[in-house]
Amino acid sequence: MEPQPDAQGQGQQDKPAIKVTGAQPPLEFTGLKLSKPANTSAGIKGITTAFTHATRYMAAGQAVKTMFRLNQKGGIDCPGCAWPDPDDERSKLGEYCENGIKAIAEEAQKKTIGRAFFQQHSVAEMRQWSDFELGKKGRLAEPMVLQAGGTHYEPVSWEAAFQMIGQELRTLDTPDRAIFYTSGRTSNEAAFLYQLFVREYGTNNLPDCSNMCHESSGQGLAQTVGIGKGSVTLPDFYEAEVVIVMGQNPGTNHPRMLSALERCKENGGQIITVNPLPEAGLRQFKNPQRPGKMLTGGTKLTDLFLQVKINGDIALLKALMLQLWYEEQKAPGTVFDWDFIQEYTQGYEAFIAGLKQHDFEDLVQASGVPRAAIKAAAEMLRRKKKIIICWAMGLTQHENGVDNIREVVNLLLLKGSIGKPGAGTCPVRGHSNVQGDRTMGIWEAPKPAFLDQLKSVFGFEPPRRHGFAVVDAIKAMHQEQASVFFAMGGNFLSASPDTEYTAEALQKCSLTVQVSTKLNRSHLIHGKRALILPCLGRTDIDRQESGPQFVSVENSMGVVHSSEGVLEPPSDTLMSEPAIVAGVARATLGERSKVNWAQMAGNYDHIREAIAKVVPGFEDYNERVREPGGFYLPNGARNRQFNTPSGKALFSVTAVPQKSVDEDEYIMMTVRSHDQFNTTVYGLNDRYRGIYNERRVVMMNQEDIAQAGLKSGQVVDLIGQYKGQVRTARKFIVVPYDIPRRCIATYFPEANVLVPIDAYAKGSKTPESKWVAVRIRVHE
Ligand SMILES: Nc1nc2c(c(=O)[nH]1)N[C@H]1C(S)=C(S)[C@@H](COP(=O)(O)OP(=O)(O)OC[C@H]3O[C@@H](n4cnc5c(=O)[nH]c(N)nc54)[C@H](O)[C@@H]3O)O[C@H]1N2
Ligand SMILES: Nc1nc2c(c(=O)[nH]1)N[C@H]1C(S)=C(S)[C@@H](COP(=O)(O)OP(=O)(O)OC[C@H]3O[C@@H](n4cnc5c(=O)[nH]c(N)nc54)[C@H](O)[C@@H]3O)O[C@H]1N2
Ligand SMILES: [Mo]
Repeated sequence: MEPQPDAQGQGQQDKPAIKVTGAQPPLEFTGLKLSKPANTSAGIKGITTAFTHATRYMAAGQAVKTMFRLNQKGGIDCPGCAWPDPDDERSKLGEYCENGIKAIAEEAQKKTIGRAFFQQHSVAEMRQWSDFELGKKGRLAEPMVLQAGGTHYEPVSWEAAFQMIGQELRTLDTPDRAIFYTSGRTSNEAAFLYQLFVREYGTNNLPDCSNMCHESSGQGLAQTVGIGKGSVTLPDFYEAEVVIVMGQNPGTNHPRMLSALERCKENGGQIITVNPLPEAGLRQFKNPQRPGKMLTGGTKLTDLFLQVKINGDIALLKALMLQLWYEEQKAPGTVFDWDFIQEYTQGYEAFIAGLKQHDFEDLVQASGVPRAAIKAAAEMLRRKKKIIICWAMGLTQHENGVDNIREVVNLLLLKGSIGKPGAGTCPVRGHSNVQGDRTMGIWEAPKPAFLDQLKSVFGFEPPRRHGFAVVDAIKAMHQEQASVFFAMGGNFLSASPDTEYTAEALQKCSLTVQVSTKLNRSHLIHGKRALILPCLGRTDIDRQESGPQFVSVENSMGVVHSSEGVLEPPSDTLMSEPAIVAGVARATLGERSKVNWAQMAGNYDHIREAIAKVVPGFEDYNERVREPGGFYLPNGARNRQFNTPSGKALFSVTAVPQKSVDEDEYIMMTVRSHDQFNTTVYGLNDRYRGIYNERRVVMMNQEDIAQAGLKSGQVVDLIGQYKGQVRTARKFIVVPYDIPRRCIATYFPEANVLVPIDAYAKGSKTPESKWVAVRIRVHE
């Protein structure tokens, strides 16, 4: 699959010019294989797959070393997902999962790429490679620059790179013409230092991956329960009577969550799953950390599967609550938690009045879930008082994403299921430190109190204007209102919506800078000049002036703990993220800075001291983070202290979404396969869904396939029409799948070209990656 080096390349006059396009280049098909979707997740197959994967890229000894240190107290925080580690006993085998090991193996690669690689491959050539192909090239080894008009990246010294950034930033007529993106792997220390630099420089343009992820959760929760984070802790799962998992595929994306669900079941809890797809991970689970259990066939997880239509969740939740209300009328005081509602909430009357306006049968229709199944779910909830609702991208990436979350909260409030053991809200975060980055101030809309603290601790005047979140940042670049784009990690081009539009936006910049561990397409669709700054990853030993450093992160449940790399870095030219920020800050701000950057980067204890002064909840940070397992951050909702204007938790009145598609259109959701971490594609298999060797597939209901005159295996193009604009994604293979009629699924990032830049959630601007109207045409 290696592209032919002579097939492309600028400056080859005899070849037709290749259109610069941001979209993932269609791979040559390598032979799709389908099997029945799996019934069971993890188990022996998970372990062997993970080991094979790890040893393919890492020396075997190193692989074993990292696995045993993974998610242990004082070990490495897995750079995979943000699921927390048990507070009590942790498996001696390491708290790892198949996909965590793939994440580690991807980072801890033996192969590196430096000047020889970039000399050999022009940017134009590499543009023809997908993120999958690029990721396999190895770890970035030295800073590289692409000069204006250049065809190849060339080596550059760290100091020259810093000066180039500093000069460019100083010449902008306003700091608001620069954009500073963050992906969620960045540690607390790096994130704090980064936002400190950006604010001293003078802007709040700090978009982050969270804008495309759980922003709807943050907004919905902050409005209703006064904190934009979840309220549950891991032990709550062991006590819960019912856990509802909505719009989430934990078997693939948060595999260690299955251990928590298993413990819930063992203690008598029940699980309801709400998803358009019957995801294997939620059916049956064989815990790889409990070999004895594995031999007996594992644990059945889901008790009741509600197969909603895409975006049928509000209708479903309303139907459920209406049914619960009927039951409450029949036996007053037995279904709703009146003590809680009266003491802690506001807006019940208006909420119930709104709910009663709906016709139960209409809601059933709109949800796509059979009536009997909804009644069964209501019956499971009727007498229960300890309910947890978990969710991820299936709820947040919708136009009504914020309302989805407010509706989830409504149900919990009716049942008094928040702020007590065994109950609460559980938005399951994506990146391993995405929650911590926000806590550290990576936010385009910072609270005045946070800025006041920065001012009083550091003595500079931070900017007060809100900055750009992701969608607005892309538009600002497109409209040439911003011209410098700096990314602390991530793959902005491929992760963002509307790939071609985003590509145009990035290409209008005068300078694009990527701080990265691995090569990706964001390095290849660039501004007039571009820099690649290679950094240490989570697994690497980080040596600074005062010796080896550890960093800290916050998991999905608000536990802050340390993480320390154990592997020799793949190249001795790499810098840590805090050191890079310090270098850029020094070169940009020079004498005018109030911050001692060298001191901060030389010993991260100094950064943590500063954090302790600025961010509430981090008092004695240096001491507490050194305790095994770390510490919990304060969380009002957890203690029924609702930090809303009235001090009460708020019921919300929401509308049932009225979105529809034309007769020949389908509703498309973009999802992750079992072999990827966002835009980092480990392989071409989606084992649990039984789809092998290809990612350019479109999962479709068998009856829809027949009705459209298509066939399994046929190659089609997907065409989106949005407000008169047409977007096309070429070459996808039709795969029959158990999915509701008129709903289809494709993989992110291949289908991102179809997500319109203007289609995003009201109130959070999270792109509508789970609801795109598309037509299907046979590929010619
Ligand atoms: N191995 C691995 N781990 C990861 C990641 C990864 O890519 N790979 N990514 C990380 C990140 S950043 C994140 S945010 C999380 C993402 O974790 P998830 O949110 O689990 O990821 P998605 O694949 O986007 O899955 C969304 C799920 O929602 C369902 N869904 C889609 N639309 C709807 C809807 O309208 N209603 C309902 N009820 N369900 C719907 C889909 O069928 C799918 O099961 O995982 C994190 N962990
Ligand atoms: N259509 C569609 N689009 C989506 C989504 C979807 O479900 N559907 N999901 C959205 C979501 S939830 C998210 S979170 C975003 C993800 O958006 P991003 O966070 O921007 O993307 P990633 O693919 O996670 O970034 C991978 C890159 O990060 C770099 N990297 C890895 N580790 C490190 C590190 O330790 N330090 C640094 N500096 N760099 C590192 C590597 O170079 C790698 O290529 O995508 C969003 N986009
Ligand atoms: Mo995410």
